[in-house]
Order: sequence, then C-alpha cells, then structure tokens
Amino acid sequence: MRTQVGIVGAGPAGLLLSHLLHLRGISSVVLEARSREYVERRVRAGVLEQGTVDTLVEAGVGERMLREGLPHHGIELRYGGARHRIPFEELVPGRAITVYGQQEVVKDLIAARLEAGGDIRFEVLDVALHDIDTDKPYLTFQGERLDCDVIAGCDGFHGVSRPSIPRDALTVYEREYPFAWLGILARVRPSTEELIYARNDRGFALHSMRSPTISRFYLQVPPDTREEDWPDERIWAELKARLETVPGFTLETGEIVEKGVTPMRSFVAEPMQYGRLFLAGDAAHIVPPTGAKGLNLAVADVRVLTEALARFFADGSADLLDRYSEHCLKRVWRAQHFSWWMTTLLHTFDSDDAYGRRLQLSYLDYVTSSKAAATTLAENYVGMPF
Ligand code: FAS
Ligand code: PHB
Repeated sequence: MRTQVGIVGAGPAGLLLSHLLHLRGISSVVLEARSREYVERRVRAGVLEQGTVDTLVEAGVGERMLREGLPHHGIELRYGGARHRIPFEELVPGRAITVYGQQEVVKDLIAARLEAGGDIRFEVLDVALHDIDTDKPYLTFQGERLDCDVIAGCDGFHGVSRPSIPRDALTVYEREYPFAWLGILARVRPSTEELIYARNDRGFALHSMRSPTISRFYLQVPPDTREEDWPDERIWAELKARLETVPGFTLETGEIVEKGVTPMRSFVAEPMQYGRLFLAGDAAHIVPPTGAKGLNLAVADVRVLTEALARFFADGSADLLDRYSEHCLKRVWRAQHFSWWMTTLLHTFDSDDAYGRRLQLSYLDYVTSSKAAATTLAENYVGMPF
C-alpha cells in the first residue's frame, strides 16, 4: 500500500489532519489502535477556542457544532465566598468559546472522512514506524506495510511515534503536579449558565457542561486517586462543599454516567519533528486541562502541518516543513504557560504555606479587579490569534 501521508492515531489531531489534507487533494491513511466506538465514546475535552470553531466551520465540519454547541461569553472564578465573572465580550470583543464535547468533534470528523471515502483503519495493532530519517518512510502493522512520503504522529502521549525518535534527538520539558482531576459526567441540568472555576481550601472544582441536560464536573484529588475511592454520594457532597459557597447557588444532583481520573502534567518534546516524521497534538505536548488548551493546541498544530504539507506536495519545497516545529512551539509554550498559570492560581498545594495561599488569593483579587489582568486571562482562554 502507498499513501502520501501516513497518520498514526484517530483522535482530533489525526482526524482533522486527514480531513484538511483531503481538502487540499493530498491522500492519507489513518491507523487507529482502538475501535471506532471507543474513540467516539471517550469523554475528554469540552471547550473549543474561537480559532478551533472557525477552523472546523471553514473545513465544512462545523454544522452540528454550530447547531448543538453552546457559545459562552464569559467564565466565573469563584473564591472567597463570591462570584467573579470574566466577561469576554467586554475584554476581547467578538471572541468567545464554544462548549462542545471532544467526542462530538471526533464523531463529526470520522463521519466527514468516511463520507468522502477516507481511509481510517480502526483496531490496528502493532503499528511501527520505519526509515523516518529517509525520504521513503513506511509504517508496518499486523503484517502489512504502508509506504508514505511523510508520517504524522498523532497518537497522543502514550503513542508509538514520539518514542520512534532517537532519544538523543529530543529534548523533553516536563512538570508533574501533586494532584489529579476526577472527571464526572452526570445526566443533570447544569446549575450554571457559564463555567465555574472554584478555588477552595478543600481543593479546586470545575462546573462545566455538555448540553442543557448533561453536566461535566472536575474535582482536584490526590494523584493516586482511584475511581472506586469516590462513590457517587461522596462526589456530590464534595462538589457541593466546593461550589455552594456563594449566596443563592444550589447544585443540582443527578445520575452520574461516567467518572475517570486524569493525571496532571505539563510536557513538551522538542523538536516536534524528525526526518519525515511530524508530531502533532498530545504526541508532542501535554497541558493540565485547567486552561482548556489540549484539544485546541492539537488543532493549531494540524493547521500549521497542513499548510507545510500542501506546499511540499505542490512544489517540493520543504521550507515550511523544516520550520514546522519552530512555528508550532511558539503557540505551544504560550499555552503551556497559561495552563500552568491557571493551575497554580486555582488549585491548593499542600506545599503552600500561609504566605503562598495569601499570594494566590492576592493574584485572584488582581485578576478579578483589574481590566488589564482580566484581559490577560480572557485573551488566552478564548485563544490567541493564529
Ligand atoms: P488523542 O490522545 O486524543 O488521540 C490519539 C489517538 O491515537 C487515540 O485515539 C489513540 O487510541 C491512538 N493511538 C495511541 N497509540 C497508538 C498506536 N500505537 N497505534 C495507533 N493508534 C494509537 N483537554 C482539554 O482541553 N480539556 C479536558 O478536559 C481534557 N480532558 C482530558 C481527559 C483525559 C483522560 C485525557 C487523556 C486528556 C484530556 N484532555 C483534555 C486533553 C485531550 O483533550 C487532548 O488534548 C486531545 O485528545 C489531543 O488530541 P490528539 O493529539 O489527537 O490525541
Ligand atoms: C470540560 O468541559 O471538559 C472542560 C472545561 C474547561 C476546562 C477543562 C475541561 O478547563
């Protein structure tokens, strides 16, 4: 078999890349380890930056998102017994976010690729990358071989692509956090119109949503937390303790349909390319989800890679491809800093002494009282211009 671009991974990065390449007349084959049902059901990100929304609409896969997605024009920071809204419409006029589950984006992209006759192979095991430092790289899987001109490693943090790059060719930057997030999906009407990021001495809590009848919550928990440590009653009691801290707010409870523990880490592997292998999305970088950047960074990488590949296949010039990593890393590091900043601003750290906690509260007071400081949060949150 042969294709121009061999793509490993059918998450948002791999699927969007395949779709955007198709629109430019470039062939690709997507190899995915899991089943279609699994990738379409996996509950992950929920917030799309303005640029991600625009990208999906321009690529002709935004119709259901525009119909079912929830545009939001602000978020609430909740601490010290008070609500503090960050109004996007005032601080970054014309820019907003859309709440639309990552799994919905994945479903829309799979549907578009299959409708266009795209080649996505699910439940493909033992993918291996070969000759990535030559101009004839190829992939093998389950006894088959796929010859490519280029390989895109879109297989996430635990994928096979990044480890295929010689260790001494990569520089890794990372930071672990002394906590994890317990993610909860509940069949209950959201108790808020906009997302609530709550800083609380008991730990951070986030109230998000997926639809008028589905709520999404996160609780800061110890790093070694297991789902079974958190029966539903304990989850609702803790969410109430961390969110019902302002007058007039009552948390609706209901049926919990999914719960999962997500480790918190910051990670960047540089460069995001080696020979004819290009990494995009979580395969190259990870951010703590506090800034809602993970999925959006994957989209930004893919936009850059698509332009570079279009140039390469049109006239053979590799100048954009040669600068792919340098181009992506500017946005990656901006998102890394913002995600770290939001995480340190809103979570409780056992290592923090009384002085550290007062610094945190002072910073929150500044962000919620100074237009300049609030604009910093708003412009990063809705997404810096591409
Ligand atoms: P993905 O990990 O989504 O996709 C990689 C794909 O490659 C997967 O389908 C995987 O099965 C496949 N794959 C892996 N190894 C393979 C192999 N050897 N061969 C073939 N295929 C292989 N971000 C947010 O913004 N907000 C959140 O709340 C949030 N929550 C998250 C919760 C969890 C549990 C996780 C893990 C991540 C979360 N993220 C969140 C980040 C997440 O949304 C990612 O940023 C996003 O999925 C990135 O997309 P991809 O780069 O496509 O990687
Ligand atoms: C979500 O809705 O899943 C979500 C929202 C905001 C975040 C992280 C996750 O910062």
